[in-house]
Amino acid sequence: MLCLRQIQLIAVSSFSTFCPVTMALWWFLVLVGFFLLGRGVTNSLVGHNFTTSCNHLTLLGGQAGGTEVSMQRERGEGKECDNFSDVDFHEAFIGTNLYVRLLLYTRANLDCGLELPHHNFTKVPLFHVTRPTTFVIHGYRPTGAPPIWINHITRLLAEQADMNVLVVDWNRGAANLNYFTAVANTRRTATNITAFIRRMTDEGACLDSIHLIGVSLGAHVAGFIGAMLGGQVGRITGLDPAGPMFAGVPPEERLDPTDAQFVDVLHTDMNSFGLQGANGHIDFYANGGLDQPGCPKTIFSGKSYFVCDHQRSVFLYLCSLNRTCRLTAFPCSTYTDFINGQCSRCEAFKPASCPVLGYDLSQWRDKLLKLGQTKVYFSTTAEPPYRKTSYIVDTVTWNQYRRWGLVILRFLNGKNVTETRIDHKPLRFEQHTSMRLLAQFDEDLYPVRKISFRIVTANVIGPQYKIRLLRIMITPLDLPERPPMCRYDLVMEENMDVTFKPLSCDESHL
Ligand SMILES: *[C@@H]1O[C@H](CO)[C@@H](O)[C@H](O)[C@H]1NC(C)=O
Ligand SMILES: *[C@@H]1O[C@H](CO)[C@@H](O)[C@H](O)[C@H]1NC(C)=O
Ligand SMILES: *[C@@H]1O[C@H](CO)[C@@H](O)[C@H](O)[C@H]1NC(C)=O
Ligand SMILES: *[C@@H]1O[C@H](CO)[C@@H](O)[C@H](O)[C@H]1NC(C)=O
Ligand SMILES: *[C@@H]1O[C@H](CO)[C@@H](O)[C@H](O)[C@H]1NC(C)=O
Ligand SMILES: *[C@@H]1O[C@H](CO)[C@@H](O)[C@H](O)[C@H]1NC(C)=O
Ligand SMILES: [Ca+2]
Ligand SMILES: [Ca+2]
Repeated sequence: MLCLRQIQLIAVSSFSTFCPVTMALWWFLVLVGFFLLGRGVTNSLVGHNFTTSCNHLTLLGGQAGGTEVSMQRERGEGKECDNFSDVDFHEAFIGTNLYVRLLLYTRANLDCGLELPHHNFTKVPLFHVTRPTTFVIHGYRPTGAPPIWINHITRLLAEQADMNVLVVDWNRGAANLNYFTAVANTRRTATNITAFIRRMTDEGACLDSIHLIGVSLGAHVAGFIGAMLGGQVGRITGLDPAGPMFAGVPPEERLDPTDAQFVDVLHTDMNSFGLQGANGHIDFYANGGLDQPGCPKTIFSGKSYFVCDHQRSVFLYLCSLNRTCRLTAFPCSTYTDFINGQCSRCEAFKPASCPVLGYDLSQWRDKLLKLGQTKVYFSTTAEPPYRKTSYIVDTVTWNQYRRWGLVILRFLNGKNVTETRIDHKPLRFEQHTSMRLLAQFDEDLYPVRKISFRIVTANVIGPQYKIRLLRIMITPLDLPERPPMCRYDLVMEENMDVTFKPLSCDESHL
């Protein structure tokens, strides 16, 4: 019975508990989708050009100093880069045996991976075990194609600090039409990498400075590695940890906060490929963590329907690594409370702001560890730099008879206008009404010369009722350098804009 009900739910891409029949059907749909669309799919998903290029070594002089020379000596002039395994579709169809490769990227070889041996790696001059090391662990690859984001993440990580970036290429284990095989291979991959990390520590590496970044199934691989190392790894970052086969399992069988000293997680697709709930010391929920703006909502939209929400976790993370997206997230118990303006407080983190998604969480880490598990929410736009500009809007209105409506808020500066509709739930206006709203704009218009405010009700043809706006105060949410804007005592009519110049809130209007 349970299974039948869930099958119906597939249409809205939601399952929460494991059910073999549902799972089988779901993966069948997914794989048929991939099969029909071919292997080029992922490259066109986001319109980025992620072409590998190994011809840039000579451009590295400025950043890498003399290492270029030693690298050429070590690898031999003209030797090719070690690329991520490209399993062809037929191999993925019949299945390949797990084979775990480690591809090293450093500031001296940003664009040209070097495959490390699992033993005797101390002989590789580019690999300094005493440097911080970040492992990047990919997830399920139904088509066998390399992830389009690999070269971007390696380069961006190497820019953060002088570290070893090790791409864990377990594609011959993740590329399989059968998702269950890939799931089974997560443990084996974790065992393999754990042995490698133990060898690293034998050679002087420190678990504190090891960071595992896992995408989807890779997040659980990271969790297993961390658990096998007694939770002593410095940090695990989980990018939309995989949900199917991991929903409702105990912490030992998935990523959880005990797996590392510090675990941070980003959720983008909890209603299909991602895992519901909280898995880290801090869990970031982008747009509530279920669906992402700009991603298709129905299967009829074709290819990106399957992976768009799930992959967005990687693109949000890349954007934050690139420092082009500053995405501040707010502690809250639900996304609904957040969009209702109930969660704008950051006092818990003083003197820091609320946490910002990305690599550098150092200013929040100690506080977050004290808090145990913290859930933080933020909204994004559909495209890079993803950031919305948010304001808390406090209003006090007065009107005689009960009116229900939504609010349209516009900021103006000369010919420039930005608008937001606050319409996720009907708002009630009756007599004295104090209201707190969250207004999130896709564009950041600043300075604001004029503000226009409208209450939209269902009453379009009858006589328009008046609503008095006794006070409006508009406070930027995460831009403390911008002063709040106020205005007092305006008479508005329902369904009509009232446009006004904002005043400073310091001016006395008592
Ligand atoms: C991607 O890069 C390749 C090689 O540099 C180039 O030929 C191609 O035109 C690029 N595609 C886009 C969409 O920029
Ligand atoms: C690695 O990828 C680059 C660019 O796609 C290609 O030129 C090179 O031949 C590849 N190397 C190997 C060993 O396949
Ligand atoms: C890890 O996997 C690689 C390739 O699959 C293998 O050469 C190596 O011996 C494995 N390590 C362990 C500890 O099993
Ligand atoms: C690693 O080096 C040791 C001694 O240096 C040697 O005995 C061993 O065979 C090497 N292992 C591999 C896999 O090359
Ligand atoms: C970083 O972001 C800028 C601007 O969006 C973009 O031009 C650049 O290609 C990005 N770099 C990487 C490595 O992603
Ligand atoms: C209007 O927007 C454009 C493009 O964002 C900007 O260049 C211009 O300075 C803005 N004008 C005003 C008056 O803010
Ligand atoms: Ca665990
Ligand atoms: Ca979704």
